Amino acid sequence: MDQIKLEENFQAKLDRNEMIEPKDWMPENYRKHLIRQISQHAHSEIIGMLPEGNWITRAPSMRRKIVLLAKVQDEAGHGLYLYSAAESMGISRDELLDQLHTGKAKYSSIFNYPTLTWSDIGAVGWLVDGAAIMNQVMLQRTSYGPYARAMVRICKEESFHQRQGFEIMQVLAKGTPEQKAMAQDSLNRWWWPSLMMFGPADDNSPNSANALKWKIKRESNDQLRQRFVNQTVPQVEYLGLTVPDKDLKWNEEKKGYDFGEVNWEEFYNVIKGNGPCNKERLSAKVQSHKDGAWVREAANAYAAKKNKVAAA
Ligand code: FAQ
Repeated sequence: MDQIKLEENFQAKLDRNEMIEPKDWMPENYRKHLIRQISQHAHSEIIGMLPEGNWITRAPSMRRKIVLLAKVQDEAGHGLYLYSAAESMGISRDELLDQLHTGKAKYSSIFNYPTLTWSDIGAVGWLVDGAAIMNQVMLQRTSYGPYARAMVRICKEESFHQRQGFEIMQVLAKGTPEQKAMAQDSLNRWWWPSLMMFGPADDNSPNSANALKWKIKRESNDQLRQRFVNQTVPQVEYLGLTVPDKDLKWNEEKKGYDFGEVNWEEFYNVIKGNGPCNKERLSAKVQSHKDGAWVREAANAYAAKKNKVAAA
């Protein structure tokens, strides 16, 4: 079959909402696009463990520590499913990690902000996992089978994470005036970076046209950002806190909130590597990879020995 016919069949399959599986024919640009997105997503899950891991030893009670530890382990699991999904497109785990460690591959901007107080752990669970779910619910129907199936399980776990973050915020917001102020301070610092997680505005999003055509994305960055604001503002009100946006206003006509302009200069600065914690995050990741070399060597030696025995 010639290239044009193959591409037509591929698009027709997508238009019938059928999934693409690893052994199916796919255009090279579709493969590249997905390796980029899935690996960026996997890297985000892994780097995302750092700001929260920072609080495991300082969680205020045994119960909080157990829950946080479990959450951080869940994020590691998400990273691993996603690396496996990316590998099914013909790239090795070593290549993917190398791209992260050398700064070639991105990870979510949000993880370049510091977790300064315990309530930041509440805000991360509530807002960051909340924004992640808003985006990932749509990805359960993304066109590449292994990615879509990974997202189903990830979404279930992220929903629990979001609830635990909200519960931390609830306790603090209904606590002493100092605790409430701490919760408000976290909301003030995490609100805007959470809105940035959805990516640039639609008219500035170079990857969106292909993503929508290929049904990788089912909704645009701005649509998801708007839905997140609509869903989260009532939660802020329920907590008795204030959204740090003077332009936030209910718009009866669109049945949604109007909100202020995201600071795009800050966003681009962070994704270029100049956010508050970019260097710290990357060097912690590179160091932990180096520290884990002996584990990889031992696992490879064990696998080689097992294969030799099996072959004998
Ligand atoms: N941060 O053309 P678009 C989580 C880049 S998981 C950094 O709009 P696209 C769980 C983008 O890569 C959070 N870079 O791109 C958790 C592109 O650059 P490139 C991660 C960003 O792909 C919770 C350029 O800007 N979730 O949080 C960001 O169509 C708590 C132009 O952008 C996912 O990765 C950003 N925020 O849309 C873990 C979901 N936004 O690659 C631990 C899957 C954009 O051309 C604790 N990904 N860029 O050099 C997606 O849905 C999409 O990739 C978007 C970006 C929506 C992130």
